[in-house]
Amino acid sequence: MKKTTMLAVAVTALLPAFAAAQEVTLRVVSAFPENQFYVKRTVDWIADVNKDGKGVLQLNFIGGPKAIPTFEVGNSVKTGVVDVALSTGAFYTNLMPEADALKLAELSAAEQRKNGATDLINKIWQEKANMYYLARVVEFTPFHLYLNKKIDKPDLTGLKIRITPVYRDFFQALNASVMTTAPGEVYTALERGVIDGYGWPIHALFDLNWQEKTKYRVDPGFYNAEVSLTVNFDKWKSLPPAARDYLMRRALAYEGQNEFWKQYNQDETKRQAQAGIETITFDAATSRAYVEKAKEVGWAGLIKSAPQYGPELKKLLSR
Ligand code: 173
Repeated sequence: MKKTTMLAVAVTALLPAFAAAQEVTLRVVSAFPENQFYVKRTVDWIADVNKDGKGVLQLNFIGGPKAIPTFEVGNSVKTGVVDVALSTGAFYTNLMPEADALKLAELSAAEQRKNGATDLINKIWQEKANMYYLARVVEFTPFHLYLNKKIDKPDLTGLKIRITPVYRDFFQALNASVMTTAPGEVYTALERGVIDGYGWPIHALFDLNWQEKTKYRVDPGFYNAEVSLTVNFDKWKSLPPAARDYLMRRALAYEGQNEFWKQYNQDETKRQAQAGIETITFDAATSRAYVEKAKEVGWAGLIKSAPQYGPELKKLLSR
């Protein structure tokens, strides 16, 4: 063989190894239980990302709270124990109070990308939690109060309600006594009668069989459920540009599907009625005051615990 031919052969033989060396694999966990639809939908997205991402980027789904407990997922992303998480801000307020602000957003994720809210979120998330806020994959989804005891006005005196930080200020303002648990512990708490109700989105009750143990839903809903993908920021910065661009593009496409939730939530509302969950409603003025109070105490609590960024977040997330 001529020397140049030998060189060409050697280079060709090395190319696949070189490509493989460039392929990055990121470890992904979910703070929500694996049987939740959020997780199934994300696992499907991951399969597509992996199919088209050969040689560039692969996502390795490790598991849900059995792998890393719900309220420890945020810190695992911060410290780099995992690279990517499917979670919600309420699950990592231990890292920064600002995490829980996104439930208060009145602008869509797409609008937030345009008006600078996403840039502010990323500044805070990077500075305080070493996270890159990649994409919001749940929105257009209100939270509700679900109960097993009937009420005729928004007063939760004497009731024990399961919460996360999402609902704390609001339900306490309604005189509830509250108990924080991860989603994975709610069914047992209902079964044992430890709680009289819980806060939860309009959807995803059925994922965890809570309809079996739920009598009433209080309408209207309030806030805007946020579920998102975050990435360890050091890892994000260290990604080869092709891998980073690819992940960003696929994550934006995932976020671009959020209109999906509008129809899904209507279907879930019907499904709750069919399962025998009765709705508790108030008169129009009381309903308005209920939603207004949620918003008011939500922002007041946030600004008190996050005086530096709270007001700026409020400005960019409000209509
Ligand atoms: O109720 C919860 O566990 C919670 O905070 C939440 C947040 C976003 C989506 C679903 C649940």
